[in-house]
Amino acid sequence: MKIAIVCYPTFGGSGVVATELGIALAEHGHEIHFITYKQPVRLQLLHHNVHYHEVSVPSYPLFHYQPYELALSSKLVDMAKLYEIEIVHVHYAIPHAYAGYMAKKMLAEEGITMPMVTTLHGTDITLVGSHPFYKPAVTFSINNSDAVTSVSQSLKEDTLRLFNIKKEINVVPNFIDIQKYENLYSDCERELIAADDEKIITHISNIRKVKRVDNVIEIFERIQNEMPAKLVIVGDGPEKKSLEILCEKKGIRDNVLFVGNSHEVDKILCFSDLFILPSEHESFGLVALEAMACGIPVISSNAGGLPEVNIHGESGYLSAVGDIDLMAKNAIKILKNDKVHQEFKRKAKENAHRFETKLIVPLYEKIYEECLTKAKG
Ligand code: GMT
Repeated sequence: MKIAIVCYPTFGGSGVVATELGIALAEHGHEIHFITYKQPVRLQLLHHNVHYHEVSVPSYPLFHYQPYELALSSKLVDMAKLYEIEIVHVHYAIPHAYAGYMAKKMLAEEGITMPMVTTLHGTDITLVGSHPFYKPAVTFSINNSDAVTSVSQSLKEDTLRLFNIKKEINVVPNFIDIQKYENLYSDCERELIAADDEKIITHISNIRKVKRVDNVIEIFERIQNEMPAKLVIVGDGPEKKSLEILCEKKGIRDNVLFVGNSHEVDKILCFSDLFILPSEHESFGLVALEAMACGIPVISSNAGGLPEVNIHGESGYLSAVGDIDLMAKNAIKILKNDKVHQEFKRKAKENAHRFETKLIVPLYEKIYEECLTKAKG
C-alpha cells in the first residue's frame, strides 16, 4: 500500500508512535510518505520505501496565526496525486484530522478517493480537543474519518464520554520493538553518572504540569532518605526551571540531573534501576512501555491507560494520582531488596512483550485494508 502518515515530528509519544509505525510498515513492503513540518526525530534514515515531505507555511504580515492546516491539506493533495497515495493515516486529531478531511474532499472533487484513518493519542482528546474552542471541529473530524483508533481502552472511553461520536473506535495499543532493546549495549557506562552503590531513578517527559514531575522529585527525596540514589530527568518543558529551583530548595540539586531532550534515551534506560511516571492524565504512557522493554520496573499513577500497560505488583506499582507516600513506599520496596528488584525487572520485560511491534502493526494493516475495500466497493 502507499500510505501517507501525518504526525508531529517532535519528541512527543504520538510522533514517536507514528514514526515507528511508518518504519515498521516500510519493512513490511509498504511505501510510506511522512508529511509534516520537520523530519521526525526518530526517523534517521530515508530509503526507497520511506519518504518525507516537508510542509512549509510561508509567513505573511497579515497573518497573526500562520494557517498550518491549509498548507498541510494542500501538501497532502499534491503528494497524494504525485505518488498515488492510497490512504492517509493522521496521528493526533488536532489539526491533522481536520486537514486530512479537507484534503480528502479536495481529492474527491478530482475523482480521487483517499480514505483517512485517525489515531487519537491522548491530549488531543483529554486536554486540548475537549476545549470548547476546538470541540466542534474535533468531533466533526473524528466522525468523518473512515476509521478511528485510540491507543488504549481508557482513551476510547474518554472520547465517547467527552464527544458525541458516531464512529466505531478501534483500540490499537502502542507498540515496541523489543528486539531493539535486547543486548543493545554491552556496557551502559552507568559509572558516568552514579557511584556503584547508588540507584538510578529516571523520569522522561515533556515536563508539563500534567506529568507532575514535582511528584517525581518528592518521591526521589524519600528514596534518597533510605539509600544513595541519583535522579535523571530527561526532556524539556515549561516546568523545568521551577523544578530546578525545587531541587535547590530541597538541597538535592547535586543528585538530580536534568539532561534535556535526548537522542540517547535507550542508553539512559539501560543504566536505570527504576522509572517514575506519576502523570495526572496519560492515555497510554509509551515511555513506561519503553522502560519496561528495558527491564525497568515502573512506579506510576493509575491515570488513564497506565493500568493497561503497567501491571500492578508485576511490572511495578500503580497508585492514585498524587499519592506520593505510597509511590515512594513501593519504590523503596522494589529497590531495597535485590531479589525483589530482579523479579520486577523480569516481569517488566515479560509484560512489555504484550505490545510487540509484530503483534500490533498488523492490526493497523487490517484497518487500512478494510478502509480501501470499503472505498472501492
Ligand atoms: O505525553 C504527552 O504529553 C505527549 C503526547 C503526544 O501527543 O505525543 O503523548 C500522548 O500520546 C502518547 C502516544 O500515544 C501516549 O503514550 C501518551 O500517554 C499521551 N499523553 C497523554 O495522554 C498525556
